[in-house]
Amino acid sequence: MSDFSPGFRGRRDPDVDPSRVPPGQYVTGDFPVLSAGPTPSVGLDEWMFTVDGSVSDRKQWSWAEFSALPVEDVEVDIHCVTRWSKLDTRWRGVSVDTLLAEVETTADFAVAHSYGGYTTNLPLEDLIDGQAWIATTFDDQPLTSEHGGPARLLVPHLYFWKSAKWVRGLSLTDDDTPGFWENFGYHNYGDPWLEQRYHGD
Ligand SMILES: Nc1nc2c(c(=O)[nH]1)N[C@H]1C(S)=C(S)[C@@H](COP(=O)(O)O)O[C@H]1N2
Ligand SMILES: [Mo]
Repeated sequence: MSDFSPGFRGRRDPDVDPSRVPPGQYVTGDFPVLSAGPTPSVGLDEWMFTVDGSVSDRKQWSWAEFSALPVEDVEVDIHCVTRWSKLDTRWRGVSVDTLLAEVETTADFAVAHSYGGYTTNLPLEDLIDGQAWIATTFDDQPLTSEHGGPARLLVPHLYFWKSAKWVRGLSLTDDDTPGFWENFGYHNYGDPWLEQRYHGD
């Protein structure tokens, strides 16, 4: 068996600009699936996205309402804490700015909640100003369920565990509340350029 599948861009691939690869990462053409539990199945008729917590009024969107929101095309590099990076990934989604424009908040933090129970925490400032999306397509196709469909959070500037699959909402909080992996020893913030993999890095 060959070590290199046709689309593979290995760590010695001369086409890869090393300045785009954070320390300790290798570039892959694959799209590995990493899930801490079973893939939840949510029908689009029951799917809801909710912004709640420290907000003036909680906001909810059905799939039909969510699908009517403006979308953005995003091409970004993603970096998993298990050391793979994937360059120039193409997504379409609703900017978190668009969703948060509907609420008033004094919160400094957010917890993303997923169908299936996964959670991850982020400073609110990392979700705004064009840094985060609720993605519904990958490579022009509806997001597959193994990669988080129908919708996942996409926060490419942090390690990919912050990009919650099967996301069902954001709870805005005044205090920082560690999520699933953050409670299991992953770094609370997770900047790939600073190699913030685990607690204490
Ligand atoms: N709901 C949920 N979201 C999740 C995870 C998970 O287990 N459950 N794993 C995270 C981790 S560790 C990574 S690296 C990415 C993997 O996304 P992928 O399976 O699409 O590559 O999803 C993140 N989002
Ligand atoms: Mo990961």
